[in-house]
Amino acid sequence: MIRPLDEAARAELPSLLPLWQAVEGRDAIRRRFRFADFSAAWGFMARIALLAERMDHHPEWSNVWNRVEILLTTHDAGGLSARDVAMAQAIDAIEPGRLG
Ligand code: H2B
Repeated sequence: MIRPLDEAARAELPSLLPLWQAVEGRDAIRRRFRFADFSAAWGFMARIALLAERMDHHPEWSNVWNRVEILLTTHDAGGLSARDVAMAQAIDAIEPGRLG
């Protein structure tokens, strides 16, 4: 059973994952993405799907045409865990977005 993040690890989240936001009412983080079109969004999702299988960690996500929303939490931990941080960092490496 994986443990939820402790207070010290949570304090690091804003600097570690500046493009991810806390989700109100859940122990989870979320990032929204916008692409040129559906094809680009789906290509991104295909890469995330392969990553999720490799890491055995699966997002809650949705897609509307060129938009993708990804929510990460660890069901086995009942909240945010180190697996979510690792997954978010791997996603950021695929789609860095604008930092700062
Ligand atoms: N994904 C997420 N987000 N949380 C989990 O607790 C989780 C998962 N557990 N993917 C994994 C699969 C587990 O169910 C399997 C059996 O390893």
